[in-house]
Amino acid sequence: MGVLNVTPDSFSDGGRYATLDAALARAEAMMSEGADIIDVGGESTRPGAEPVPLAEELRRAIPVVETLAGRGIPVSIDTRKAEVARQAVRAGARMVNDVSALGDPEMLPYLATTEVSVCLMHMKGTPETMQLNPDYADVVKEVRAALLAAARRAEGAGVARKRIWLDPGFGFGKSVRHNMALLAHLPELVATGYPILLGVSRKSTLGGLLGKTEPAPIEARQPAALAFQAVAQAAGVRMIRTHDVAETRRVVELLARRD
Ligand code: HH2
Repeated sequence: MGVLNVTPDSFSDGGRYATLDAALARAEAMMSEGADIIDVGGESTRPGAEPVPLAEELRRAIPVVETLAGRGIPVSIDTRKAEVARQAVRAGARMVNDVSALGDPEMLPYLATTEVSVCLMHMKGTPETMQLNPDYADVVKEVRAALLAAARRAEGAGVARKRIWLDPGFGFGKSVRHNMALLAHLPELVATGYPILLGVSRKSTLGGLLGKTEPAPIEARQPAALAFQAVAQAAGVRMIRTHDVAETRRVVELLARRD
């Protein structure tokens, strides 16, 4: 899954794909590097980010979804808002990637009327405050239970099980220790039977682990992302959300070789 943030403030690619032409060129480049789907996001959910008003998120995301889908590019919409999901699916999106796992009360009733895939991601708190002091008794158990509860809610409302993906939400209300525990225990999430999606690309936990006195800069984090990807793939994770599609695809293929 290639990341395409059409925001001014995303933590690693904010402001780079603000025009339709730039967004389309980036999506086409990621497809040629081996992406299976492009995740279009009009709201940054980085730690400390403030919510984006509906009209602004629609203005940023929908024309891009429409343009990509019109070119036959598979699109996922990264949104917490049911109305954005609705308009994106109408414009051709095939997946709704909801980092709030059905936080908008309108989201589930809407999704039940569609046939698209749904990614339910775990987040503790909201982007504004989630990294202030994340705390769990047992992060692996809590994340697994919350995701299963969200999946069952979705199924209860009529979303077919085969449409549901789960994501532990690396970095969303989690310390480095929490993220590492989730990475080590991915097989427990895979054992739920739902396909698992993981996004580690460029995230600050990688910077913290790689840095000596201060966090490693974004452009130095890729080796750690690829290492974590290999762990995730070995555990059975089915989709990797990444800004660096060519390298990610290379690791996918490397680990699939049997000769
Ligand atoms: N991470 C981000 C955004 N959406 N969706 C899923 N399913 N999993 C993730 O790990 C995930 C996600 C954050 O990364 P990015 O989109 O690069 O940054 P920003 O939120 O600043 O736009």
